[in-house]
Amino acid sequence: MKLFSYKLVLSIICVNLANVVCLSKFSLDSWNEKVIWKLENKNKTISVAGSVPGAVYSDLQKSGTIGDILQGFNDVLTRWIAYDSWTYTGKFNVSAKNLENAVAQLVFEGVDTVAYIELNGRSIGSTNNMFVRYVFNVKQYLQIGENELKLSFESPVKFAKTRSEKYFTAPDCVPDIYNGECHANQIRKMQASFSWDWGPAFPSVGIWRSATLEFFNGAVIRSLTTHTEKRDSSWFLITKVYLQTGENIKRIKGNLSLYLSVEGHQTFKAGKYLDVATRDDGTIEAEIDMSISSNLITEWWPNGYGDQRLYNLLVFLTTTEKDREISYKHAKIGFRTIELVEEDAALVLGNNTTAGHGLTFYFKVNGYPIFMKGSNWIPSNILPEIGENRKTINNLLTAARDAHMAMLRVWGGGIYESDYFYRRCDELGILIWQDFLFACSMYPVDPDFLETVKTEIEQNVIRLQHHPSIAVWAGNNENEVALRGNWYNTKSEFEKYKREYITLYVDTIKPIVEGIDPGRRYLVSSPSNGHKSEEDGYIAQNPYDPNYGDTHYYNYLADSWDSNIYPQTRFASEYGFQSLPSIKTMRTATNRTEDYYVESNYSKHRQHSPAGYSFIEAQINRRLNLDKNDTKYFEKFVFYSQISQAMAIKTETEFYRQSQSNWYTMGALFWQLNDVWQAPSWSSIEFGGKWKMLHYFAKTFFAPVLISPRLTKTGDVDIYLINDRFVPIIDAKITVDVFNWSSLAPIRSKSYPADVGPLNTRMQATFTLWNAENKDEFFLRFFLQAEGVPSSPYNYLFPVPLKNAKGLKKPNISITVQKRDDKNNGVNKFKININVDTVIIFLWLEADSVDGKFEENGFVVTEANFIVDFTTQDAITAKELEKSITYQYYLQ
Ligand code: BMA
Repeated sequence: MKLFSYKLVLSIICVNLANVVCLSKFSLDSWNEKVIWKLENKNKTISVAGSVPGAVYSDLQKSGTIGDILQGFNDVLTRWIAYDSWTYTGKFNVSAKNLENAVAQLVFEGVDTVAYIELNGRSIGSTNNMFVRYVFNVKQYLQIGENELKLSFESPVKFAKTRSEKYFTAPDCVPDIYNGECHANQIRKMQASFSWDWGPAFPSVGIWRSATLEFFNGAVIRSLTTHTEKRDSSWFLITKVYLQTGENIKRIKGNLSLYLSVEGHQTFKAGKYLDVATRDDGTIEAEIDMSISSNLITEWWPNGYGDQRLYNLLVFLTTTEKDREISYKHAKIGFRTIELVEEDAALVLGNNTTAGHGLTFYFKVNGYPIFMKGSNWIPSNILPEIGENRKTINNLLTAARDAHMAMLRVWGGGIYESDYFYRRCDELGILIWQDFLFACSMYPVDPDFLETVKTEIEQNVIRLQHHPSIAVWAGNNENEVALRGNWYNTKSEFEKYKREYITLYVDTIKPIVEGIDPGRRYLVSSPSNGHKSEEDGYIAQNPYDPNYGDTHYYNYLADSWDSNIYPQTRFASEYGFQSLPSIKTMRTATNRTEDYYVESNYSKHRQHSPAGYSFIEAQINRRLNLDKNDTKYFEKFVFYSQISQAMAIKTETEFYRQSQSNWYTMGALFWQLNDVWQAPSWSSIEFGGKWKMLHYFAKTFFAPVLISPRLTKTGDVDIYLINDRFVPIIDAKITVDVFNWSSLAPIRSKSYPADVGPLNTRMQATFTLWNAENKDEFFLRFFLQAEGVPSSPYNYLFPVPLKNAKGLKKPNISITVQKRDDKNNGVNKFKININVDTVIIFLWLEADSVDGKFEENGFVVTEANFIVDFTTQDAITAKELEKSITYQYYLQ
């Protein structure tokens, strides 16, 4: 039996087999027409239709009570919403048959955040953590016929403030420039919903994930975890099943059976009879083990290293009480080993070098050391209920895949993402560095807070554990370094804060994570020195120590296109530069022409990073020539900010990839992949999905095989060959072509023999800039020819800042478009032919009226004719596309 259509199979079993009933579930989500939800404010002056999943800002938007929250200054103009108290009331019917069941449980997968819950006028409990699943036993509160469920939400801003009066912990508030709210650390809610340096504050309330009523006599399977271990020629699989029944039942009896599909259409089956006592809350776990010959399993690999083979795992619980009820859970699991290797660096690098001091920090997947290429993920929407949108998640994750990323870090100020998110990561081969949700703050440790954190960690580790994509857990974002660096004026109470830090991340969170998931490393913080931080009592003297663990590095003052400014690291888990979103994306936030100035109130309002624009401007001015009096100054500022960001991250990323050879750097995750609104930020993809130049560049600078030049301090060019493949590159040839700025033919070429081992980087040769005086007259292009390497992109090096380049000419460009025949999945493909008469730097194509994507962009053009593909789902003709194409490029 093929298990992929498991839902269909189950519904057939549930409907047709005598004496078998599937657990009866009644969805309280708004798609179910039998439930009516209403949303009201405190004094009932607002009463509109409510949604589940949903929340207050999206419901008020839907009802027309407020406009688009991301327009203009609407973030602050709608802030009153976060200060009011809101009520969601749902009405639905329950039948006599439903109530014949011994247990009725009301399950909320996510309530944001502080709510008091009543059913038919009687209190059934409360919530205080949006990351927790709440289960209430409600049989005694339900009635035949109409029922009313009411969730009264407290203002999260007021709640956080009140708690901070009792349990204050630093910081006092976010910087004024964030237009944010204070004390997010007091409430277990998406920390960025109180504002961030890339995002607005929308401190929402609502039932942000699904709600269900479940009726049963036996028990339900809530979750499962899977532990896979390779032993000789077998894979050993331990499946732990998390069961729950009503508090009044005390025992679970029934058959637990497990089906695992493996290679060759085979299905493994295992099972056991259960008769177990539950805890007071009705929960208990059961385990089923099996061993599978490894020739029936294909290993799961990260993107770029192999396939992402996944196998269906289906677990049934058939209770023997009454009707032989069935509860089931399905997961797709992968088999792979992963290890974070922290061993004496001298063993790998020799102890004569600075690099040989300290510990390595790299991931081994299926036994192979893999350099982690990727980025950092922030929530895909500032409203968490919309952040579950599959199309947006899928677009972002496939964009990461297309740029050769193998790892994303789900950053600690966001959310534990949806099941869909992690499933797509499994399918696309994107490993996840999962932070726990504590970021840029000290946190309270009073008993209530710790209690809810325990439940949160336990539930989320159990929910996510079976995903092969999860690579590592980290306790928080930047809280170790914030305490050590006195970011929030905590110095005078350092010992107290240190004790609290240890209470939360070491004494509370660590044992829970390691207990549920012994197979993965728990890092206490990011960045940290890994084992060394632990040895040093968890707050290292220098959490940025380049010889240990991971680092975050930001420097907006030095020349970001110069490799020599970047410090070495074992693993760069954050680094970035800001740019502005395109005019197209900005238009979705404002149409007022007066907003399109760097100094406009609108522009200031959207920039949350202190001195953000002046850093962008300073970076642009170091390398490019932008005239303040240019009539198109703002458009050019936007465009140049994207060039500057793309080149900076290219330089820094290649520096890290090069450093695999001499410094054993093993990861480069730039900050940040995505955006939550139309504003300047560090993202490579704009809000709405448009790729910045950086994301196009990432496709190249993360290429599996890359020649990468480094202009050294002495002015020479070291040429590296980077090889992310399992096979070596031998007998290859690197060609360096020297171009002057106005000729499409190289004025000189030089070749070097090249070779490099598998999964490795090696410096190949040094090119001497032969005539130091006229360095401003030329640039270099690098090209690899190697058997078995079908594509390795060109790379370029500009010896002087482009503003000093001599000879760049205004080009003549002609563009024609033809339709490609191969149409699949409703996607139209076009071939764009580009003809030019001179060198062009950063040719940037746009087709703003069409919703589509160029295959490549931001070209350094050294060929007279070239082709780029364009894909769109819009039904347009080649001529229409041709007309809509506009372009920009850099010219002094
Ligand atoms: C780091 C991140 C984020 C922040 C980014 C840019 O601190 O962890 O908190 O948005 O840098 O400042």
